[in-house]
Amino acid sequence: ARIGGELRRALDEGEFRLHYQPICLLRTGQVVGIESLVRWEHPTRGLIPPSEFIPAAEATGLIVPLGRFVLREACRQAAAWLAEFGPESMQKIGPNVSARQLHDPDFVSDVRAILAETGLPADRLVLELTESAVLRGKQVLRTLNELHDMGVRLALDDFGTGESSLSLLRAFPASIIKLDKSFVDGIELDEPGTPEADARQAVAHAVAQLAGALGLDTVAEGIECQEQADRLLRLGYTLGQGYHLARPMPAERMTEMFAGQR
Ligand code: G
Ligand code: G
Ligand code: MN
Ligand code: NA
Repeated sequence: ARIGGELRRALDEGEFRLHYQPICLLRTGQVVGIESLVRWEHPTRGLIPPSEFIPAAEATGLIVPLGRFVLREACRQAAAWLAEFGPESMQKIGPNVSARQLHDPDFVSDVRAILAETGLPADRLVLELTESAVLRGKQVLRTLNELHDMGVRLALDDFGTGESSLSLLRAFPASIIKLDKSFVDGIELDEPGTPEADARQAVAHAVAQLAGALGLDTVAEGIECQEQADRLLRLGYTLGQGYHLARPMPAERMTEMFAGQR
């Protein structure tokens, strides 16, 4: 209850900020998309990471207004970058969305209103959803289909860590699979006879093949060195995200990066 009140106050006071992490072509490093990641700039405690407040926001229901702020801010910022740096500067903006938001009956109309208000074309928006967020029920599937019909793209985040990835792919109107970092960690290592290393490469390769067969794009997450990027390229990935490519950064730094690319 305490943190719920704090979160409400923080939202009213405008203490939440978005940071942005590029999604890049593995071959050239060119930025083609961006994931937004929320932070809390607390007046006394400093920058608080989402792991410390998203669970409480979900438990209290404050994730619904907080998520609305995140969506609006991500769309507003993406529209501003597109206006300043042109349609080639970035193809997509990807805010994270919690299960609780998908269950909110106003979610689709909120997304529609935010796109209209910010002027961001629907096909520039990718909602990042985890498998566990999507798994629950017919109503969520209807919501996702409505978004898909509006032209909004859906990405399955942390892919491979959920319980039923394959059955999910059959029903879910996804456009993008984000291979979870746990399959990227150590993927560059060649240790003959080490089942973990072999398994990671096999899973990453199989996910790329599966995505290709289903007509989905892929993004490999959590890339921390060039050897991982090289290995993922060979395994069938063209897009990646991770500290080796670029860390999450405030909007001003992202703007400087676009200005430098021009
Ligand atoms: O960098 P990182 O600490 O930003 O993010 C940690 C976790 O918080 C990730 O699982 C990420 O998906 C989640 N997260 C980050 N931003 C948001 C957001 O705006 N909304 C929701 N629901 N989750 C977020
Ligand atoms: O759950 P989701 O995939 O949205 O979470 C992304 C999280 O991963 C964020 O907390 C982000 O800061 C973090 N992240 C992004 N790239 C890297 C990376 O290369 N290494 C590590 N350890 N974390 C990363
Ligand atoms: Mn994400
Ligand atoms: Na992710």
